[in-house]
Amino acid sequence: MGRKFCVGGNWKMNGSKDSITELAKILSAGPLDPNTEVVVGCPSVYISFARGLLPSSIGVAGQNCYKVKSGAFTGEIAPSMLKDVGADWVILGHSERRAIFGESDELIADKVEFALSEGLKVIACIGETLQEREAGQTEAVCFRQTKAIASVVKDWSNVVIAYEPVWAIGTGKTATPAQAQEVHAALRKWFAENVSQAVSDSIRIQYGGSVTAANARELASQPDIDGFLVGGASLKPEFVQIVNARQ
Ligand code: G2H
Repeated sequence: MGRKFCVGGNWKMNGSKDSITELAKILSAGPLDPNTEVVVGCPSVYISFARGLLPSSIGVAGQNCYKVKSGAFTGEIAPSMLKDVGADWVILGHSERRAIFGESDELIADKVEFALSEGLKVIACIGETLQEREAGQTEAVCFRQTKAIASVVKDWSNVVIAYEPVWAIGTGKTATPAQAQEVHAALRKWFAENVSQAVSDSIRIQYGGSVTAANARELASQPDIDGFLVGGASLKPEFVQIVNARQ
């Protein structure tokens, strides 16, 4: 269907000039599959530094931004600031933002809308907790979170959805390829029914949650998995193998 495989690294609150220099060397050496789009989510203070070291084929993402242009919002970062220091993407709605920092569906939607209007591309994250999965609410939760995002998006070409079951994040407990495929297929159906068939066909849906070089290939072979958002393993040399999972 022509969806370009897209692998994001989410460095979270990790790294230093030294470790980013090492990682940039590894990513520059690759080789990285030219048919895969690669983006790394970098702590905002290091974006400029990372951008200077990474090959131009690798996009750089912020991991958060605020919903207005500028002003008295101590500690916040505007999309224009991310762009100014070299980011072209931003990760929004990560479950850590939702759970630890109390971000609501509504706030995330406002951020997605504003980031897109400022010219950033967005990786928008969704996913259910273990409690929600066990209560049979996986689809209801994912659809609710997606609906909030969909309510503000007009041009889907600059949006990637990252499905990250919260129980699989940083736990070493990956969703099985079948579990992930089931939710990805349900999301694609949701897009067909609630947005359009064209968006359903073209929207890229990444899987995230303890992706490693060991499980990436099988996950990547699922028809509705269009890439990954990778946390822990994106800080290691194995990220190269994850990027190349479709080769
Ligand atoms: C999920 C993922 C990256 P990890 O948060 O967004 O992290 O791969 O460490 O589970």
